[in-house]
Amino acid sequence: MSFDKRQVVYQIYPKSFKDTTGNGIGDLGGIIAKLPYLAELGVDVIWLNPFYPSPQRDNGYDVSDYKAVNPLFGTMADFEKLSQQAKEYGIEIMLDMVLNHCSTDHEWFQKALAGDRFYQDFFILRDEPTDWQSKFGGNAWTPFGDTGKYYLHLFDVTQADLNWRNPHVREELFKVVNFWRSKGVKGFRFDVINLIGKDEVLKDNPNFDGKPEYTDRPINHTYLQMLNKATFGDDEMGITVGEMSFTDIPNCVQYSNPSSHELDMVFNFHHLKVDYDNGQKWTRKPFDFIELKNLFHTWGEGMSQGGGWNALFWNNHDQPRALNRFIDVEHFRNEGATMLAASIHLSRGTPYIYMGEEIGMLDPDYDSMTDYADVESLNAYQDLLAAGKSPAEAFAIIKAKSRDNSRTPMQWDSSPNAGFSDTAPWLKVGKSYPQINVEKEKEGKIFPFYQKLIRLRKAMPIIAEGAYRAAYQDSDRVYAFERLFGDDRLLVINNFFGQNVTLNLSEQYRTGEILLSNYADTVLDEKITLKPYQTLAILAAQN
Ligand code: TEU
Repeated sequence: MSFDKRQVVYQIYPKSFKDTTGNGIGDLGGIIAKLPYLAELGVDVIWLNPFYPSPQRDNGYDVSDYKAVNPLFGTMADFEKLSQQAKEYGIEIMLDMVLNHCSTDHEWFQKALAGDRFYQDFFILRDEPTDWQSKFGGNAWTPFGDTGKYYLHLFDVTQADLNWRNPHVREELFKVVNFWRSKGVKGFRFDVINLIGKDEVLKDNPNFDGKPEYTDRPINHTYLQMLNKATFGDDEMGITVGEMSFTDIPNCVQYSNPSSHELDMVFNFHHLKVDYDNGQKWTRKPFDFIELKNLFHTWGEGMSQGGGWNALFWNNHDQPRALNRFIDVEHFRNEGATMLAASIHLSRGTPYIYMGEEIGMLDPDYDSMTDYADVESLNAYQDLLAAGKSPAEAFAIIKAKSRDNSRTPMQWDSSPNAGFSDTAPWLKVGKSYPQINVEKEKEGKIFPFYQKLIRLRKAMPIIAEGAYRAAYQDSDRVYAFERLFGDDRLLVINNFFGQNVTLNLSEQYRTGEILLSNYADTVLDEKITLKPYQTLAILAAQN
């Protein structure tokens, strides 16, 4: 069954959305309480980051029980209530499935450690480690108890990679997906799902920390086909997305082309590395617009031509806020936020909104390392110091790059703790909350613009389904594309800079109609001038 391309997904980081129990941690009850808000925004699906039992070493991506609710967030009864009530608002739930690895607290790992051979084969154990680097720093292998063997952990040392080559592992993981399907769940976001297919023989590779040896292996596609068949494959109204780390277009076409029977769509991260110096995350560099634009074009056209489907996003729980990365927020927050929104919501693929994006939330502007909680940031800070950076330099990098930038509590109003909680939240609220919050922004420019984009996608097949074609490719100021559907043409131009830019407009669009802009009064003529961070969408005149 094909998913509905008119849908828009909203991502909720449950820990930081809304606390109703007064423990400083967001909860399922908080999501239930905010369903009317989500319905008002107009989203169709909510993706919830993991809320399963977990020691929270990686904020829930270290799952110790896949089929239960962590008491921090509520109970299974709360989840069932949420699932049911969401449907009453026309909202489906998408759950985060972390099937590449589990917590070392999981009973599978504990039994394996205690000597149970059956469970030892659930993990990737070797006599000799390879030279692969963990994505959270250090070597990716750690001694497995006193067995003399090593276990693989591509992420934290407490996140042990699961052995998908073992049919018992696959069977257990498929049961997890089916367990949540039986609770009415229609959507699934699969964490780092292009890393599950490891080869039998694992090889050293000094390039890219070893990534090519375990990423997008051919067997990965086979496992996804098995997953599809054993679980969601025949679901009506289902929607699945795979998080693809370090991937490429041919693989993503295959993951998401309906004829492969793998997934509905894919996330990739290339566009969010254009401010990495030399490909390294823990650096600072202004973003490279040309690289960004070229990536969007190559992926947009490549996926369009190959019949694949992208999940489109600027923000998630692993990224600093896009507004702080790509926009002069001091002068143009409203214009920048609406332009970024249009640049993906009018493009080909399924748009994802990360909580707070719809009100233009910013990075928190913390003052000290003690404000940070994320394991990746804490490790990176130590690594930067060890590499010779001064504490001030290291802090400046963490401040710009930390995943905690997006994990701060949702800013609901200007009351203490931003209306998120009655007590001090688990992670400090961003400094901007008195000015930037839901209460204020509903009357502002950004929230209504998102509502409009969501409505347009529902109303216009050219937005939901049209093909993608690059436009104004020579410009070093605008990212522009056309959408093509039957005889219809839609041109979307986005000025990525805080200065005016003048462009020639073809006859077809000169006589067309402005569908959307974040500025009033643009006149369509032979030459058009776009204002700072302007977005302009023009429907071509019909001959
Ligand atoms: O992230 C996958 C991933 O590759 C991350 O390394 C991501 O690129 C990085 O966080 C950016 O700095 C997923 C989840 O989204 C993340 O929250 C988890 O920590 C990770 O998997 C492990 O489960």
